[in-house]
Amino acid sequence: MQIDIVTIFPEFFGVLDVSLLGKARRDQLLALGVHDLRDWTSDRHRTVDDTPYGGGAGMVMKPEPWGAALDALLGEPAAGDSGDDGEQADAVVIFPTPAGVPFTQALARELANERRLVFACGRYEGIDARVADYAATRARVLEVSLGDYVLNGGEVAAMAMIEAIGRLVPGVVGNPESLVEESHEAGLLEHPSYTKPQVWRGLEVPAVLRSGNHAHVAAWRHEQSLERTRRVRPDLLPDDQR
Ligand code: 6GU
Repeated sequence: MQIDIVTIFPEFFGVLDVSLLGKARRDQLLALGVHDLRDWTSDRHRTVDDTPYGGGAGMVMKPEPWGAALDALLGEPAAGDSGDDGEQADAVVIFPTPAGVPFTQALARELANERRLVFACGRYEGIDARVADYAATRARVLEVSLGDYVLNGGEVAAMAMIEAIGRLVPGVVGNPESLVEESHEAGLLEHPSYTKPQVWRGLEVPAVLRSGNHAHVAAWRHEQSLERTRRVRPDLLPDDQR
């Protein structure tokens, strides 16, 4: 999978060199391109923002550098191509924004099947709305939110999404079975896990996990998942299971 990121803070993404995704890059399962939006400005001050039409606080990111960045990454529209004939670059362009659709494990799974993702990380009060409209004439576009709170920009959100998506790309996680029994895969939160020692600071590992009875273990884990989900995330359950 190829992932491109456009940002005014390319140094944020240094952490993608380490851990699981760093190894995936070295193993060439993931190709990551981090691009500085200011490379597509044309004035001496490398300006990326301006005051909002209609007034209000904060600044809005200008469309021109974003247009140039998207053209460079998606390919220029062909001469005479109005862009409205449905001809699309082979990529999904993702705008991280608290005003987007919720990012979920299901969306992560879907995006892990794409060949190419482009993350457009906005700052300030957002990006001129025409940029997403323009991008939609060139590629599939998603405005996606991590949750109901506000971050200063899309960078940290993009990083979280890239980690969630990247680990679902085949080969990135060494043992694919570890992806099956985790929180949100079955629509439930994960059961608690234990390792040795059997007693630690007076706290004992539940006996059923040491019973060797796989059916009992599976039933106990399911019950724990259900109990935990009811307690902390009843919204995940169908009405008749709450
Ligand atoms: Cl995707 N972006 C920003 N700026 N804030 C957020 C978010 C995204 N998701 C939750 N808060």
